[in-house]
Amino acid sequence: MNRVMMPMMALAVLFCGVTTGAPEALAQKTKPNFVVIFIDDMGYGDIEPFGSQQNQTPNLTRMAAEGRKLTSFYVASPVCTPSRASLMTGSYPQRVGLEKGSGHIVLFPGDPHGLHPDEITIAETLKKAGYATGCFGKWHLGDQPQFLPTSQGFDTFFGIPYSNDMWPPLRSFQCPDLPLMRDTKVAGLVKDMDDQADLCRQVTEEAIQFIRNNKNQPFFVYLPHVFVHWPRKASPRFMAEGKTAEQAQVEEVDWSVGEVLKTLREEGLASNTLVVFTSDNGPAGSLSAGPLRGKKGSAFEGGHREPTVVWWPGTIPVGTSCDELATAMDLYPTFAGLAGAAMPDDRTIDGKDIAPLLLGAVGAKTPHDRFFYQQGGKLAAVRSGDWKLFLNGELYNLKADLGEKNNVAGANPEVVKRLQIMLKDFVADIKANSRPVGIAPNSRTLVPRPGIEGEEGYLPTLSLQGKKK
Ligand SMILES: [Ca+2]
Repeated sequence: MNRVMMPMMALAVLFCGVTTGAPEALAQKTKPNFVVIFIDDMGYGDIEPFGSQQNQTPNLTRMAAEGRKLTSFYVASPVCTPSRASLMTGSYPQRVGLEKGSGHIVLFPGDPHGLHPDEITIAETLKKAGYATGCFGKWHLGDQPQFLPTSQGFDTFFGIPYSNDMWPPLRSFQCPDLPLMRDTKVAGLVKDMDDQADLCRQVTEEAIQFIRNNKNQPFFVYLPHVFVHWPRKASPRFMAEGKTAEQAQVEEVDWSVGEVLKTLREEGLASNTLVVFTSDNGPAGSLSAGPLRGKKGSAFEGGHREPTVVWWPGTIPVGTSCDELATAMDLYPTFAGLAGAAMPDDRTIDGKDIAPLLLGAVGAKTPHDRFFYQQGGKLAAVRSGDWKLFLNGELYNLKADLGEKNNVAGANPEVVKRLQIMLKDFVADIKANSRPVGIAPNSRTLVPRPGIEGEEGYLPTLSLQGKKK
């Protein structure tokens, strides 16, 4: 054997270790998989790694021990629809016209509004880079055909199109039955609380099957759980005596996390998969914001700051924590960077690449010199460094006063002035540079209201407000 042959044989051996034996497959293999587990309405203090003494979350405790906690990770809105719009587009909700729904703070069944089909979502960008993409859980970015996940970059969708409380028992609205969808079709109805209780198990199993089916190519799994949004009931084995529905749901979500990580280990994918666990907004009901002030809907920290854990064995330093400011909008450019995918360059993306923060680069600092909070679908506050200024003039130092108890505006007029300019700049920026919401003419609900015959049964829920049932 001559000297030229030796390296060639070594190369051949290398490529044989890859599924198809082709060099392209080797290149694909190096693209990391991404899994985003996005809980609904879970608070900063609801899981053990973030101090919960009430809920048992051993899988999240292990995930944090094997990964990294992000303790200043924010969503761009304290309610469902705008928060999800930001995750999908890497942009503030106002930027994409989804700071609220057409006639309510979030989208309703048959809503004419939705995420504009011209938006290039994180799923579309990853799909174009060769990723298999799946969405399992609650969408809430529009239920008309052009707004559904399969029209926004996902190869497949299994779950509900909007919140699980938007069903006939919600007495203040005339909602249709709650559809359970597979891709664009209604696959079943969530008829009662036992059906609700089964949703965590179902979406988890669908996500796991998708991972197994796509283990030989890069994949992006978006797992926006229906839990722990009201109305709450968990599977029977989690609804043990003495536990509240909130506790049982948090613990079932923890089970779901454990199942996903176990699957990644079993399939030999753990060292090539980045998993992010977080929530879409602050706590509702008796769920907990821990040390933070405010809850779901609020511009205080409790509404926006989420219990976030990232996990990528062998790449993310184990058992570490990062308090640098990061946001859900950053996941899009960060994933694109790690996947070698190009970001859209014809529009403003507010998110930044936070790979150095996620991967624990020594001395890495936040790329954001400002972050904007929302309340009631409107700009409400800005954070810059440790300072946070509300539109009403209240100023807090988050380093000294995480619970936002002491308004120190009077003692810091220069800081107030500097942050006021940031708030004004944001308003001007959005006014000059925002993109339209998607609008569907003649929108209708996916299934009819119970007992209503003909087209009248499909009228958009919000068009019936104030009308007699
Ligand atoms: Ca929510």
